[in-house]
Amino acid sequence: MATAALTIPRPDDWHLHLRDGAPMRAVVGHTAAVFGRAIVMPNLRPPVETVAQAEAYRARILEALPAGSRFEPLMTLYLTPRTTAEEVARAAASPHVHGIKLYPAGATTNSDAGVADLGGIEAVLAAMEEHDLPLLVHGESIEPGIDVFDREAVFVERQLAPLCERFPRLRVVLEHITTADAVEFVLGAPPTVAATITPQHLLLDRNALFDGGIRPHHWCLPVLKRRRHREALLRAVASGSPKLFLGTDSAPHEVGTKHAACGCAGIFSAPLALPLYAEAFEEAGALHALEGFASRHGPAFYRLPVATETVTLRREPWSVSASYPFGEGHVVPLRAGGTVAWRVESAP
Ligand code: OTD
Ligand code: ZN
Ligand code: ZN
Repeated sequence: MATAALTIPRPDDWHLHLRDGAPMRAVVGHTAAVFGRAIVMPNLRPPVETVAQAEAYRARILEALPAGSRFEPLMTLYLTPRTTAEEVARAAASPHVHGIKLYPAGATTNSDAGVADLGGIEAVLAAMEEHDLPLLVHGESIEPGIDVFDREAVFVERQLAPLCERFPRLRVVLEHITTADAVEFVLGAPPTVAATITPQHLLLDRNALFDGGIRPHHWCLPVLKRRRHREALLRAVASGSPKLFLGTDSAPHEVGTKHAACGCAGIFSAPLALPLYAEAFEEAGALHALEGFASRHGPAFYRLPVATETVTLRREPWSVSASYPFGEGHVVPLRAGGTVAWRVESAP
């Protein structure tokens, strides 16, 4: 008989975009209702480059939380060509900063301030290795002429593998992996290398971008891949590997900027992310592996305690809203207007 309920330690989201200002205040509660902690991405405009900026951003997030929430934002810095070894030392000394994010310049939304030449950040990477501060990586090649569907595999081979060899003690999270190539690399790498996986890359392949017409709410970076890559991701999470953990990459955009001639990349999944993962794990025949992925592997990698509170997932279909308020406008979630097979019930 199919499992009817599943109770796990309160999960964390190890890759989240909260934005800032009124949009942030509109979405943070969706994450805080389910997740205990989240690694908050620094790709604001302007980017979160310093510990001082991360502390100020953290304070704004805490202030926006619903009364009584114990949600903990785990902050990150945005690595730019200007980042110094001194800032790395300050970040490592801060109890609130948990990693530094590497965006190849131009690879994704708000990544223009990122790094074009990895050769230029050796001193910063050495300092991160020295201070044992994790490097979080958007792993897509920005070499001109590389097909958008190949950018992750090319980055892994040409940039990431050499980087991990050059800094063998540096802890690295390859964010939002989407390909069999990335799975193979991460699972074969030393324990210092881990990865996050989004719900959309577990549930959808690239056909979902063109299902009856162009689907802007399935457009994200890295772009959805072929079915065989999705199947490799499902097999990987079903294996229970401690190198893989939950990172929604929930990335809200105002609906008008998605329904546009050149629409923004990013999928908003925060209100339904945990149920979506339950669907994916069930499809993989691996509901038993959800607890490790959602609640245990991330804390072990980031050296934080596993939550003592629990949440319960109940097999009970519910209808997803067509949209949610977002600053002055609205944001359309993944599966808008559809149904999800699992519902989250928080412990009292
Ligand atoms: N991908 N959109 C965004 C970030 C991610 O690469 C990512 O982490 C965003 O809007 O910030 C997206 O498609
Ligand atoms: Zn990214
Ligand atoms: Zn992201």
